Order: sequence, then structure tokens, then C-alpha cells
Amino acid sequence: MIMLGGAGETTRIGMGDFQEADLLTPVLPYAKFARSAQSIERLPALVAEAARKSLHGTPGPSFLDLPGDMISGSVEEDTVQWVPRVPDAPRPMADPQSVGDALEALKSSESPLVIIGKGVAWSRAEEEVKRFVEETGLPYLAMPMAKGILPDTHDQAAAAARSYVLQNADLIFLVGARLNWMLHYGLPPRFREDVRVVQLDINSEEIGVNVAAEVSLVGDAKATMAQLLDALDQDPWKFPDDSEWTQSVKAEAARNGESVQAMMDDDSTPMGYYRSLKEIRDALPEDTIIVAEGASTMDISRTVLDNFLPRHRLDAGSFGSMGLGHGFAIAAQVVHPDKKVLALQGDAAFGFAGMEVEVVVRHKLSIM
Ligand SMILES: Cc1ncc(C[n+]2csc(CCOP(=O)(O)OP(=O)(O)O)c2C)c(N)n1
Repeated sequence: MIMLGGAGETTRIGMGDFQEADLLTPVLPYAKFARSAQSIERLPALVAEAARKSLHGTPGPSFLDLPGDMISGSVEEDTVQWVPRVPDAPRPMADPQSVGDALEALKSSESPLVIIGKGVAWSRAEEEVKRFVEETGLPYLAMPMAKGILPDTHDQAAAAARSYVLQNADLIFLVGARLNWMLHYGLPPRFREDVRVVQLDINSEEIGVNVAAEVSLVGDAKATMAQLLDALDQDPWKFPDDSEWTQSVKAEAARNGESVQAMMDDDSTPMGYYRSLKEIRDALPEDTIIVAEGASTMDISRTVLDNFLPRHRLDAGSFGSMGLGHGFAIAAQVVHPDKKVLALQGDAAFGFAGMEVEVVVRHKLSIM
């Protein structure tokens, strides 16, 4: 995301100008890049820098502060310093030695689990990750915004046995996912004390956070998963379907699935979350972009509303912030006018930015 802010004029900073405020300091902890424009001629370079910082490395938000004179001023066109389009983010590959080590670690595990994060979605590594999961036969968990990398209805999805797999995996392979609060920091009691970690991340500074990684794959998810697939092509390996681990994960998922099904089928009134979400689920086309926010509303929707395509779920994500649903839904509908966009919000979440409905109506967006 590149956010554009407005502010008082550059020439009047310190004079008590209308809406003079230091916006950079409060924004800086949350942005990869935050800068105030000082010259109209250099605006292209500044926008390019914001785009590069947002898209390269770990993707993230940039903030550009545009003082009033940058917005309303004008310059001769031939004085503008144009810059070339920012190149696509590079796709660094992991150290080949680590690729071999990662596969050896997986082969030595009795209860391995792949955890897919949104890094995979941003890297557009869905094909590679799907092939890897299917060729290795490993159970996997998708983090909220990685739902749909493989269809949620996939036979190897362990979502319905989430607590069981987290507590019992002896090795986790983190693919563009972090051991943050959503994964209980990788620590007991949610994880085994001795859980081994194989970690793939584009940013080496993320490796080993909270739990040391036994093998680190520092690289782009798409490029690195392709390396793993090449290695598997040379020397195929599959975790046995009839292993105790695979069977126990499936049995646990089936058991939990039954209790969720009972809640979804519950005819009592008023309807609970599961029943009402099931009705919504049954009405949605598979390529619906689902925006979800709230506490229970968002959490339970992760279980009930399936995603079938990557980058089709936007929710409060790592920060857990309420108030972003309308903006996400508006952006999704503008970028994908032909798709259905569902904004699923708890009443509190809706209230944070409820007036944005006016934008939805003004632009004739058909968000549900
Ligand atoms: C910006 C922000 N403020 C406050 C919170 C704390 N918070 C988390 S969930 C929640 C309310 C959720 O209620 P609602 O949207 O009605 O969903 P429900 O749980 O009732 O389904 C709040 C205020 C937050 N996450 N982000």
C-alpha cells in the first residue's frame, strides 16, 4: 500500500500553518518508507522510491506526505525529473546447500507440518507450493491471508485439526509465515518444546525469530519452492499416506469437522455464527473476494468460508486492526470489478469506518 497524506505548505513549516503537522513521526513505526515531498520536480522519484520500498523485500506500506504546495503547485513539464518504472521485485534463490538440508530435515521427521503464510501469496508462489504439498504428501496449514493458495477443501488441509497439528508436529516448515501471535510464537503449550523449524523467508532478519531455525532458506518463495521441486524431481520423496501421523491428522480433522457441521446445521433461533455464515458460504461463487473483520465474526469465518483462489481473502492480518474492511473491500472491487466482493464485518468493525459506505454508493460498487 502506498498512502498519500496532505499537510501544510513547505514554506510555512513552523509558522503555525493551516493543518501543519508532523505526520512522518507517527507513521514511521508502521511504514517501510515515509517521506515528505519537497519538490514537485522530484515527485516521480519519490513515488518510485515508495513503490520500490513497498514491493521489494518483505512487502509493506509506504507513506508519502504531500504538503499543500506540492498538490496545488505547478512546474514546467520539461523540468520534471522522470524516472524509469520500478523493476519487479527480484526473486533471490536460497543457498542450494540449505535446499538439500531442508529436504533431509523433512525426511527425518515423523510428524511434519507445512505452514503457508501470506509471503507465498505476495510472491505468487501458489503453483509451486501446491505442487510441493501434493508431491510430498505433507499436511499443511494456511495462515488467514494464505487461504486459497491451495483450495481450502484440499484433502491435505489440516485446518480442521489446527490445534492437534500445532501441538504434535515434530517439525514445521514455515513457508513465508512468521511465528508471531497468530502461531502462538512457536512456543509451548501450543507447540512441542522440541519442535524443529525449517524456515523460508525472503528476509534473513525474520529467520529464527522466537524459535531458532534448524534450516533457513533465505529467498523468494516462488524461486525457492522451485528449487525444492527441482531437487524432488532428481530424487522423489513422499511422506507416506498410510503413516500414523497422516492418518491421525485426518481422523482429528474429521472429528472436528463433525462438530462444526452440527453448529452449521443448527436450526435454533436466533441463528449463531456458524449457521448464518454457512448460509452466506452456500451463496458465494468460488472466486468471491472475502474481506472479513471483527473478532468472532472474522475468526469463525476463517473456518466456515472457504477460499479457492490465492489473494482472495483480506482480513485484519498480523496487526489485527479493526476499521480496514471498507477500504479493503472498496480497493478489491475497484481492482476486480467483475468479481463479487464480500465485506463481512462485526457491528463494531463496521462502525469504525461505516461512513465509507457512502464511497461504495458514490462509485456504484456492488460490494455485498
Ligand atoms: C483499531 C482497533 N481498535 C480496537 C481493536 C480491539 N478489538 C478487537 S475485536 C473488536 C471488536 C469486534 O467486534 P465486532 O466487530 O462486533 O465483531 P464480533 O466479535 O462481535 O463478531 C475490537 C474493538 C482492534 N483490534 N483494532
